[in-house]
Amino acid sequence: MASTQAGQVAALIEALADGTVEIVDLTQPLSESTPVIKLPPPFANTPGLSRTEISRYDDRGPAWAWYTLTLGEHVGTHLDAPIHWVTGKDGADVGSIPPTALVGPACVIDKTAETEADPGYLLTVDDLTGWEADHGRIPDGAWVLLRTGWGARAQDEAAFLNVGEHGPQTPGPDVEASRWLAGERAIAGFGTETVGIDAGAAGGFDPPFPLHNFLLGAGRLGLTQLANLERLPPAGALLVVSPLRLVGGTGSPSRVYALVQNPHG
Ligand code: 23J
Ligand code: MN
Repeated sequence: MASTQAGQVAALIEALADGTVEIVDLTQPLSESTPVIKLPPPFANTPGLSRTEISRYDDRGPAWAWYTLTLGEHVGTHLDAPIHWVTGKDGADVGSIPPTALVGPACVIDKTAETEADPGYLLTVDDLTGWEADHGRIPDGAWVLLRTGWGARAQDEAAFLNVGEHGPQTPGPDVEASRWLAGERAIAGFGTETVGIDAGAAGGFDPPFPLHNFLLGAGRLGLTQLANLERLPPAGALLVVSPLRLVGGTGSPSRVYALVQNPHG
């Protein structure tokens, strides 16, 4: 068999080897201290990550270490499947999502300055159509990623959840932008740096949690707690999302990568 082959995958392998294409890890580290969403009473909450030892090079297993994990499906950098929300209950579970939806172009909308000025910044339809005026129509199968700088807070639960006297203040789409994302473009999903795809104040919107409601109801996906979005161009990166293939699962912690053309290569 020939050691090299012409073709697109061969070209990508070569570009990765010579550094003209880079892999950016968009995943936050997952540990016992990873922040989790805290819903108000009377709603039930998710556990974060905890681990117990099965063995650690000891009597229980002299040459090996391993752990049992306890964690919610919606902890850390994770995917929301359509069946996570009641509007998507007849849609896909996380194990049924086709891989074609998990690999696609990334459209990165930078609202870092707006979020610095207002941590509860609400993304609008004008923001989305403004991005399209600069970078072209959001392609079918794309992932729309909201870049806010919020990932810098991801190791500090109080700063990350940012709960004040008026409840959580974190950025996310307003009601009309949520409707637009679900209905006006054939996106694969929407990703964000915050704890959930909806804005912190979205529990009080009409409908509550409009992006969960419309997006998951339309069979699209959510992606949260992303890292390193500042390393992506506004357009041109390829997103790769790798959730566990949990049968019947409503979501899954996920490793998320972007392939990016090296600006210096
Ligand atoms: C349940 C209820 C509301 C929200 C969430 C879960 C999430 O953030 C999630 O991880 O889907 S906002
Ligand atoms: Mn979730």
